[in-house]
Amino acid sequence: MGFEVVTRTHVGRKRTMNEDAVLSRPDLGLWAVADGMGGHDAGEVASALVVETLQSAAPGLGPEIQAPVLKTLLADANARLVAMAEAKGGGRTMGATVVALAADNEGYACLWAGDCRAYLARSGALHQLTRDHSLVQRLVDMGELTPAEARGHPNGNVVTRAVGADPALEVDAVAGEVAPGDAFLLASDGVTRVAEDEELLAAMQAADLDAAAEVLVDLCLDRGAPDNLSFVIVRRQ
Ligand SMILES: [Mn+2]
Repeated sequence: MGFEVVTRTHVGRKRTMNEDAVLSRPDLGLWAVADGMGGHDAGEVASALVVETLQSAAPGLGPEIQAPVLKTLLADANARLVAMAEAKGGGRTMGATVVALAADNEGYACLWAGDCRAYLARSGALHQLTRDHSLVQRLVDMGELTPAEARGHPNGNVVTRAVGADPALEVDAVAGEVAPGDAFLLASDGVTRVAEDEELLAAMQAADLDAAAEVLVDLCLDRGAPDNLSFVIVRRQ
């Protein structure tokens, strides 16, 4: 399909298990990062279920057709997670934030719920495609926090949407064209809270994507990696 791809997922330095999950299916033109929450027997189950459900997308669909299909699949995953949490007695979170990218040589669609992010690097500039569904983003939108204050905020981990968190799941989506050289980054908050924008951009534009992925992981680890860290870089050749 003319895409170069690297993926990484790492437990980090503070957590005992990795509740993130990564999906890379170039054959479907589909990539995703999910970040599970709820602890043992919940978070890692939720993120795995989300990426597994997305994989039942059919091949050969362009992003425009794929996007509503992915929305339906996320709704299915949501219903299953809500039912599983209820079966366990309720009162427990069993959810995952997610960002998914469907792309071909002409266009892309990006869907998300929660604070996993997607970025596009084009002509040397970094664009954030997603807008966090989080408490701090809400405060920024209301003008009560500056973006600089939002970064490193003590309540920075409070998300307002996640697959499995509520019987009614709302997913946001953006779509656009794909040009040669465009690079997409999907990342869990364990990456985006630790790495700076310029560092994300450098990784996305590196001649050697695999080496750049290693540099990005090491950089997060060197800064203490308080959370699981996962990302996918998808670059149109
Ligand atoms: Mn996380």
